[in-house]
Amino acid sequence: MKNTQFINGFPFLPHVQKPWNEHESHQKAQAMCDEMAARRSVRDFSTQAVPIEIINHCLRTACSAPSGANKQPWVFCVVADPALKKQIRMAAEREEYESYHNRMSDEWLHDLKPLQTNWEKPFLETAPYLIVVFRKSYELGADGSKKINYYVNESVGLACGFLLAAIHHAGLVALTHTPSPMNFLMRLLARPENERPFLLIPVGLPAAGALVPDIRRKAPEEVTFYYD
Ligand code: IYR
Repeated sequence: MKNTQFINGFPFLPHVQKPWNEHESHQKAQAMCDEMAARRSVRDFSTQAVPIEIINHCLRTACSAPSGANKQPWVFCVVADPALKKQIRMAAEREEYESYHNRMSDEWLHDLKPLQTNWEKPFLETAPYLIVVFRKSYELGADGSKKINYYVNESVGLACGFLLAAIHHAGLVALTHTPSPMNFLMRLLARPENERPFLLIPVGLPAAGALVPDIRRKAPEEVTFYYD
């Protein structure tokens, strides 16, 4: 039974709050911190299949993210078709080859050295799914009318954060990939003019023996300032 109340004619519901237990709260905060600390961006994927239902649950989590004026200005395209993945890989590698050879600054190339990335992107074919996230700066009505969205980058970034956390929680791995420029994704996925590519996220399981760079994360003390 919904307990709807109206404020200036708009429907509101009582917020559902589980009883709060301080000890349990400590434990859950710590457990999530440990779990998320083990998340890594993976570039070496297994071809092992993953049921689409798991991906769909992760996407539902992503869709629960907050967004400007609750406009939910995101679109997720889930690509599993090998032929389409190959096309995406070929187009991405064409752009990445150009970037690594002619577009990225020396400083940028230097900063990427510890990751040992290059223009070759085999994971775009080996990962069982490529989730291509689009941002909608406006909604397009069937009659061609436009309705503006707000804080689109923040909103879609939050949804992607939720998605990456859900993927990790489900025991899968992902990569936040940004082949640049990404316009080819609009063409290959036949997206409408109000959608722009935001992130390309390969999802699956790591290849046997997959390595990740030995990087360190900043300590919270380095990035947190308390004002009591
Ligand atoms: N898009 C390129 C380069 C790249 C850029 C950043 I910033 C990274 O953190 C990693 C890679 C690529 O995917 O290789």
